[in-house]
Amino acid sequence: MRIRVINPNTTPRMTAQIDSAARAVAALGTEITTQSPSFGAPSIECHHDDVWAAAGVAEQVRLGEAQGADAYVIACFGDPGLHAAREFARGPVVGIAEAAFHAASLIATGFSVVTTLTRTCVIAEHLVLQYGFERRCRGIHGTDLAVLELDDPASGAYERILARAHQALAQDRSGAIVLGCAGMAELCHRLQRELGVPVIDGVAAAVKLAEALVGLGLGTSKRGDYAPPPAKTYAGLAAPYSPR
Ligand code: 5HY
Repeated sequence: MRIRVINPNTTPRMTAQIDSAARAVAALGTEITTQSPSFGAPSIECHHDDVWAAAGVAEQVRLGEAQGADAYVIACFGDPGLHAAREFARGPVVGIAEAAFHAASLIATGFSVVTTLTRTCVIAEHLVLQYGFERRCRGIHGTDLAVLELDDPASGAYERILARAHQALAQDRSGAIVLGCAGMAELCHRLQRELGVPVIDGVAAAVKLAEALVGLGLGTSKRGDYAPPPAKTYAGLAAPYSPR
């Protein structure tokens, strides 16, 4: 099966990190293609970044449909453009936040999210409510690390995430940690060893969920709101993205 992993930000080194995290868990026979949109923000850290990220995801899903993708992973913790992507996609579209929430809820009665800038916590809160995980998500905690600081050794990112995770587990009385950014994927196993609780990286969880859905012969429903968008002509810079 062919899984198109979309990094909605435009930072090539992050696309490479996401690609290796996806390949590390992909089953034999799963072909991973990791792409960033041709436009957008170098990191997604606010509502405005999210708007362009969503449009970028739509661009990549339309390309994926033309190239025969069987499933998609949206590798950004805000799951930008998830619903619009499902309108275009025949196969499953899995956002890393939704995937991580499901995985965490199967192995702990309650989980905590540790994320980047505190201002992005509200985006995760909105997703928790939208997906119906308000009874399982016990807290969302920012580290005030910028997304592009995560792999900067001088930022002390690992130690700051570890300390915040310890605090969250104690404060929330939760049993698992969900990492609130695709850029934290590389830290997952080390954090799990040091914390002694399950730590969920959404990129890995989403790839395995996408494989499972395709393996079950399931695609995105085309009945109701995920039916293809009605054809119309968009104006201005959106014109090339007009649904046909
Ligand atoms: C992400 N931003 O996963 C989100 C994380 C965040 O560029 N990739 C990004 O801070 O919301």
